[in-house]
Amino acid sequence: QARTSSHSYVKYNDWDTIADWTADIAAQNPDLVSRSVIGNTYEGRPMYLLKLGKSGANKKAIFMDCGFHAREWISPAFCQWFVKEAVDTYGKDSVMTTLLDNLDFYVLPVVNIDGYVYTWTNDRMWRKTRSKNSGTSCIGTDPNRNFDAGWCTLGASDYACSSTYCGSAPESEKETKALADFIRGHLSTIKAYLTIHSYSQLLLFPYSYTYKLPSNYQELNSIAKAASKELASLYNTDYTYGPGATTIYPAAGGSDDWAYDQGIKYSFTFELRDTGRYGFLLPESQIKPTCEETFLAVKYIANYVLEH
Ligand code: ING
Ligand code: ZN
Repeated sequence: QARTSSHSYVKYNDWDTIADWTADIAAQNPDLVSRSVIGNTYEGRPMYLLKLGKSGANKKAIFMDCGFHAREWISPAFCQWFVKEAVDTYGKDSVMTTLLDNLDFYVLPVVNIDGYVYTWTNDRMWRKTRSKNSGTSCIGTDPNRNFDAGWCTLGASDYACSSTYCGSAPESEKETKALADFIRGHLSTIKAYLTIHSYSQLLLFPYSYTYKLPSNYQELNSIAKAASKELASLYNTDYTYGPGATTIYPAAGGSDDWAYDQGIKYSFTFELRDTGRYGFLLPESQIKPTCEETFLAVKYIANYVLEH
């Protein structure tokens, strides 16, 4: 596959460049990174998953995905940054060394690859997948309304032309099905689920499909508070945290609620920078600071999970 442009951690990379990068980072770090394919998208693109960590028996795992929504470009940029930073600080930073020695990170750099490609080629503000819907010319399903968590009951639309269309059924999308199948297949090891969106500077946890609080609400709230403090320690970026339904808006079918109800008790949605000045069009000059500060929060959560 021809390389269209060279990879950079401080630029937004197109899909072909990200796909090549997943192969390169695994080839360059064979003792720390391996690549697999968890499925194919609607348009047939392989969904690459990176596994980070030193090999070892009975390791806990953390699953993190980026690029649910096509236009949220800072999200895939963060997953790439996270992998780079983890690999580069292994053996140098004592916390990261302990993390990679004792747990595995599964990183899915782009979930909605077809949508991401479409934002590069046709419509920068596209959000949904690119699947065809029957009986209409409107395209796509909102992948974060497509999970089996109060599916389509609240804050989602059953109208295919809506940007929050929940799909014809839970996991109707090949991308959400592949993700859910992978997590269901690794439930005994996955202890935390992190999903990276933008924008609004929020750290959300369940629930979004109901106003009911999760059973470990106090614990999730204190983790979110501490992680937000870590994040702010670098550039003073202010994050709000809390259950999705009351902190952003009620919305059913989200992946964090679904993962939580599968028994993954540490489940968070990040909404990265900014608060609306640039919104989805976050300038490339903000990739580095955004990723650096977010890395601290993710590292904090990972370390908490390892120790609990
Ligand atoms: N926000 C999320 C969305 O899918 C969200 C908010 C989080 C909803 C968790 C449901 C569950 O609407 C963005 N920016 O996509
Ligand atoms: Zn989003």
